[in-house]
Amino acid sequence: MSYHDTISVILGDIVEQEVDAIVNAANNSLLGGGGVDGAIHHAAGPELLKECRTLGGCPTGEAKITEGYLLPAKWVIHTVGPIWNGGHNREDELLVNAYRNSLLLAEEYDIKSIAFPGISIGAYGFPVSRASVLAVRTILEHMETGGSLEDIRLICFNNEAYHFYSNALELTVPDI
Ligand code: AR6
Repeated sequence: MSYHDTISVILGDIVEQEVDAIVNAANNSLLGGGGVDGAIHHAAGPELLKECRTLGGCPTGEAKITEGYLLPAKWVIHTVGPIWNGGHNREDELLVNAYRNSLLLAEEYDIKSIAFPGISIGAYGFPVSRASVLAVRTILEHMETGGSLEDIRLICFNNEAYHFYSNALELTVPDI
């Protein structure tokens, strides 16, 4: 089965996405930061940080869920990608885990539509060409093994990211 109707690559701002859940590329503290994390906290309002304080942080590669507060999205799934450190420190595995555990948590909450940012490709320095392939591959694997999400969006904040994630999707889904 092909999932080209389910997965899309979009140039845009994740906080504006009208989906059941958006994914936050957070850090281990889950207490906010810059980049997409800062944008999500800013748009969701201070109640988000209040709930995050109750979660006790999040290990790299795992995921936790909160409400979306002032966001159009009902939920925020907070995950933590790896910091790129040359590629020999389990970076690939940890990035795959971040996508996989976010998808599994979404399924647990019966979420049908979800938007991901480019986890780890900003401040954490993961090469975007490699991260895009791992992201697409992990999402496809999830769908092929029984995932029931209906709308999975990869949100790219600039043209460079858009270029790489669209290429990854085209190459991995030949009949797009
Ligand atoms: N919508 C979509 N994508 C965005 C947005 C947005 N509003 N804002 C930024 N991006 P980064 P990381 C893109 O650094 O590499 C935080 O401080 C951005 O252009 O946000 O996983 C956390 O607290 C880039 O392509 O996340 C951590 O400390 C991508 O999102 C650390 O950064 C990810 O960049 C996590 O670093």
